[in-house]
Amino acid sequence: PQKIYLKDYTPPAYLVDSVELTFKLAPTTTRVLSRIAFRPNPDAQSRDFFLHGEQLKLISASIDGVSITPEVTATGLTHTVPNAPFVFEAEVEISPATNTALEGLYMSNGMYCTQCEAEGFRKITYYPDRPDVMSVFTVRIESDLPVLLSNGNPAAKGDGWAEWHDPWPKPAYLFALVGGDLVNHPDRFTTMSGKDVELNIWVRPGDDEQKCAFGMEALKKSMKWDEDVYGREYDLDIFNIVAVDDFNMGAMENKGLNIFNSSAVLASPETSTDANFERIEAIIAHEYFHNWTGNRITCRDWFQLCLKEGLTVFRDQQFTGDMRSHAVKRIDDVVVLRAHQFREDNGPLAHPVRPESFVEINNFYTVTVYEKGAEIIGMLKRLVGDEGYKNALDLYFDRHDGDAATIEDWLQVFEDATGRDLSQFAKWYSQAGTPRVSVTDSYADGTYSLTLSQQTPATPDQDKKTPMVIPVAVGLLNDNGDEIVPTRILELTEATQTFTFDGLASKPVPSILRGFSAPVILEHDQTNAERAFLLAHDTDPFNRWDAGRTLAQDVLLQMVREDATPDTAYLDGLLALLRDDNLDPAFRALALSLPSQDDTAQALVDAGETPDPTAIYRAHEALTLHIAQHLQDTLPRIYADMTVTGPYAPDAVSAGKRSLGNRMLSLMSKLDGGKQASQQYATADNMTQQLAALASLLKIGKGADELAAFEQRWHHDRLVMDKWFGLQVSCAAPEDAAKVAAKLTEHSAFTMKNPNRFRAVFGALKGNTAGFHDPSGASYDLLADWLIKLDALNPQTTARMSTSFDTWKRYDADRQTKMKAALQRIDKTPNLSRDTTEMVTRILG
Ligand code: HT7
Ligand code: ZN
Repeated sequence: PQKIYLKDYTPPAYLVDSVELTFKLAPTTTRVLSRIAFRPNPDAQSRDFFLHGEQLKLISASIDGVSITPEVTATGLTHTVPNAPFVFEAEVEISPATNTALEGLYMSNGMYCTQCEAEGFRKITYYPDRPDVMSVFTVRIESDLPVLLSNGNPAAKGDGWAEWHDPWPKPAYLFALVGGDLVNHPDRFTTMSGKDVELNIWVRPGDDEQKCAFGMEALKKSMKWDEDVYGREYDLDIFNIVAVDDFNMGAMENKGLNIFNSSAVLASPETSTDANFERIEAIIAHEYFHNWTGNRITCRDWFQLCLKEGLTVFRDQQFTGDMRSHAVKRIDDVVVLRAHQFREDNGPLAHPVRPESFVEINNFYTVTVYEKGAEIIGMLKRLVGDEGYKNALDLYFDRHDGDAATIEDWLQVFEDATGRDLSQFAKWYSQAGTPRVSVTDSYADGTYSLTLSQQTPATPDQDKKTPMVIPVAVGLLNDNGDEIVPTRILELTEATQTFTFDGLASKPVPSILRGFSAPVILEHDQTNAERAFLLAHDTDPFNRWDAGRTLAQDVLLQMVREDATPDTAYLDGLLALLRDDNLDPAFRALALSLPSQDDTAQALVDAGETPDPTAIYRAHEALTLHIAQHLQDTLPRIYADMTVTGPYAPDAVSAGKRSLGNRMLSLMSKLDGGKQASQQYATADNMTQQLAALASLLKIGKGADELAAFEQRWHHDRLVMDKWFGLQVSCAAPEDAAKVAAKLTEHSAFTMKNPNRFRAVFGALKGNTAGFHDPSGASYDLLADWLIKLDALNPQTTARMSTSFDTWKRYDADRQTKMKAALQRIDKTPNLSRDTTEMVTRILG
């Protein structure tokens, strides 16, 4: 397959002044008529006319009204064109009903919908499908379906047709169309300049329209927040959101017509957990924020993807922090970053935040581009300060509105707004891998010296790394736990640097990398007593939590290595923290969670050892039991204290209480045989409480009756049934996980055509670390079997799910052989998609 390189970028040969599209919708014979006004690009290096197009049946084409017979290949068409502005017209036929890849125009439960990012528009019609070609779209949809939507503002409608006009030039990847028998949840928003905007969330009639109320509130909060914090106002008369069941990702920010995976928008207390509510709020915000960071200012090419995604993730993280708790949000984000991005950075799929080449761009919608991309924005803000950040963002919007921009443009704005030289900082975009920052310190004559060293390990295609600019936030405490030096940002720019703090009466206890000020691995040899001290006293909530996590990881490593009993400093620390009623329950719940088994495996790899997932599982189970026993007397009291009275509300305070209460429940179940959990299951009036009780039961090998009752009650609700599928796999004992997953694939409600259902089972299998790596290799074989089947239908989701194998080189020879065999079997499948071929090839290395 052909690799595309960032260095080969050339401007488009032709620009598009306007596009008119007519859709005559029919399940297997949709006709798309296009009328595209082209003009030669004065900045182009060539005059070759090429339009992307895939899986299209060309019916007719013309230039300036004269019929032509273009040269058509599997990827597009070419023809000679005038050396002056001209109009290209074409009619093509496509088949949405048989489009199982869910890219381009497809059907989901009788509804027509589109997904064009990154390169789906070329499956709709012939077009220069690249983000630096921006144009004004007018769309006419002809169909008997009652609701016909596209981007921009409604222009006109009649019986069996509707027309839309989007005044804002956009690239083709932001095009969208929806047609269906839909019902809406309407609302309105008045913008900061007094403009009235119509808001709608559209769902299928079977989906309770009340399940849109929470999403609608989230949308209005997002609109207000973007005005208040970034000064960004909405720019159309209408904003539509449509919920779709079959969707490859979470949601899509099409201009004025966001399309959402129904799991990312529909919510009710009975069917959604607190985590679901929080995720929905964040995704609605994320897609809305793209209206400025992504749509008004888009990317020049797909190598610049982090320009819109990193910044928009950063903005949605800020939003969630403002709506809920900054401390808890930061911890949540770092848990995700470490679990997924560090894993990616450490394995065969490592790539820079701005990659230099790709075969299939869909494979680069990664945690590195998104989450590490967001961390880079956070570091920039830390380095230039809040004022500098605000000035830079104002300049960015002023200077680049309407542009398809690059990372260079982005950094230039910061340089111009703040006067700072960012040439070294720019390496964060080009250098892959997670830097390791090691720490040594000394104290003499009132001066405390902190020596920081940085080193980034080799990654595929990048052997040698050079020092980066790393903002390290540091505070100092005295022996009483008082903060004697408040947080200060140390800028680590050399391989090794020493920073001094004068006028100190005694050697302080350092609190380093506060707030997780940079996406690095901190190597700091501290004693367990020092960590327990920080767990008890650090004023920085992130580092307080992280001290507990490091302690837990250390305890786990000892338990894996030598079957040790846990350090009481850790257990006592947890008990003190749990009993501290001044602490936010959500924070306490996080502090009581152990690092994931996958994290422990990586920690062993970092220590030069080969992880045994079964031993890690046992250590986790044993430590959980020790914690339950150590906290035994306090668990019921806190469980009772965390009772939330009154009708369910998904706010952060109530959710935090339920989170801590359910942590108690899970620990109590280890001791009471599930008595309390059964009771909670029986009396729960919301999904958070119901699901947590069921999980507690399944984890101790009980809950068969509840599981059956759950299915009986919820079999009609797709999103709830996804939970039912997933929970059984994630809670299965390691030796049973593959069997449980295999059995579920035989269930009448299992379908691989629905990505949510496929992910429910196989995402959970990957997440059950010991189950996935069971020595029998049964999970590897099962996943490979299903990925091979899925690839023929949906390459994008298959390729994404193949990353479950990306840690194969970590493990013992036997597991390696089995995983490699599974990967090779996928690789050898006849007609394997380009998406999956690229991933499997990279994973095999
Ligand atoms: N910008 C979108 C990324 C995306 C996507 C979404 C749904 C289906 C397929 C997709 N391919 C790429 C989503 C976002 O980051 O907001
Ligand atoms: Zn995004």
